Amino acid sequence: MSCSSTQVGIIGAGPAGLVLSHLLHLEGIDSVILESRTRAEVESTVRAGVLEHGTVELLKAIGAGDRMQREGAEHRGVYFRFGGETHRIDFGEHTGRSIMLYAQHEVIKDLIALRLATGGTIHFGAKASTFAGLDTAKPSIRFTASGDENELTCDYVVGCDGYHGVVRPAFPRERKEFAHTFPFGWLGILVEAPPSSDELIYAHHDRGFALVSTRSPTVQRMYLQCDPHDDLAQWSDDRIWAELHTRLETKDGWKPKTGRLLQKSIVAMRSFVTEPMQHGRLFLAGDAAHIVPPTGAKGLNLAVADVQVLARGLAEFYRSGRTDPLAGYSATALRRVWQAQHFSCWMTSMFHRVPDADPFQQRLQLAQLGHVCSSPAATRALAECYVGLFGP
Ligand code: RFL
Ligand code: PHB
Repeated sequence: MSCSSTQVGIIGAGPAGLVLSHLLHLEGIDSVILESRTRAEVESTVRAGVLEHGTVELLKAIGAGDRMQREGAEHRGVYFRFGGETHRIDFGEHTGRSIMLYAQHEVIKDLIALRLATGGTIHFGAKASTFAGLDTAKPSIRFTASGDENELTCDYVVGCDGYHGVVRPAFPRERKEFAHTFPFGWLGILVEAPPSSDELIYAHHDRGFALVSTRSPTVQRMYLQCDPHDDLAQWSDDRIWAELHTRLETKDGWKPKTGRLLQKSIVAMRSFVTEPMQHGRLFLAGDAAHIVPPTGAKGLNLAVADVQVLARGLAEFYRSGRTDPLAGYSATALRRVWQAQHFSCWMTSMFHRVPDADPFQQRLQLAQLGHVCSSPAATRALAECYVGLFGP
């Protein structure tokens, strides 16, 4: 077995792990990232696209924002479509903020390049499995890489290893878990076509939710509510376009721009939070600690918000030996997590068709959407959450 050591051992090279490692580097703190997948896999997994104002500012501040500023698209609002009509939520007017459309895997490429250019250590193909010395001042992570067993000894271990990771199961059984599974999924497609809209469109329809998003001037991202147990084979390209046309149609004849489908996938929708997010020298950040339904576009943004709080706590510890900011990590991070959880569930409940829901509930959805789009106070409340202006 080969052994090495660092100050902070990070498991997972997703947004949480990469941003944390770089924030620590900027504070002069050494870290090592263990990532089970290859660099090519990590850099090509299609996931999120919406970056909150705060995430954009952080990426710029740490030196990872150049390409995002050149290639990303700033959106100052979003459209809500229901009853065949389109309403705009103006972020600028209501919050003075905007969001950025820039694909998660492009953020990942930029962060990996930055980490490697600044002397960072990322072990790809390194799968963490077990831990030792968790009750001591020097916990260690056992991992396999190229068939060999290795051990990384650290001061702190941070699980940025996503929902299916290995760090959360190492927490004591008494931890609390809050979970909700929604009775629907999203069918996501990537399309080779020009943008159909200058801003995202969230659509409510009797047949279910639809979303028009974008990736670049030539590649678009769209989603359709579906049964989470659907087989992709049931969704021919023709059926996908027919549903998108129906669910997005307006009284004035708007149609999405079609093109070659580059990719299709189905994701289940769930909410999950574990409390606390720390135990001794183990910490959780990002999807390892919480999952939100994608309707609020918050997952990546929460991952980045978590590690900002954690990096501040670790920096204080290494600067002064004070441990109170670190001890407050979980409580601080969870306040934002629950606010984002609430917003994501609110958006989900306004737009999705609940199987077997009666017409009464559908009318309530339309009443709520009407209120959000017509009352300036309600519009502002939604816009604040969307751009990431959560309370303390
Ligand atoms: P990640 O990105 O899942 O990274 C975890 C990494 O850990 C590695 N790993 C291990 N490595 C070593 N040893 C082990 N034992 C390991 N186990 C796991 C994995 O290989 C992986 O590389 O977690 P992180 O960093 O917390 O980031 C979370 C975000 O990726 C996620 O919340 C977002 O993608 C969610 N999300 C969205 N978030 C937004 O903020 N805005 C959006 O517009 C948005 N849209 C979405 C989304 C997620 C979606 N899906 C696919 C669920 C749209 C969709 C469809
Ligand atoms: C995306 O572009 O992937 C996206 C946009 C908005 C969401 C979720 C995903 O709410």
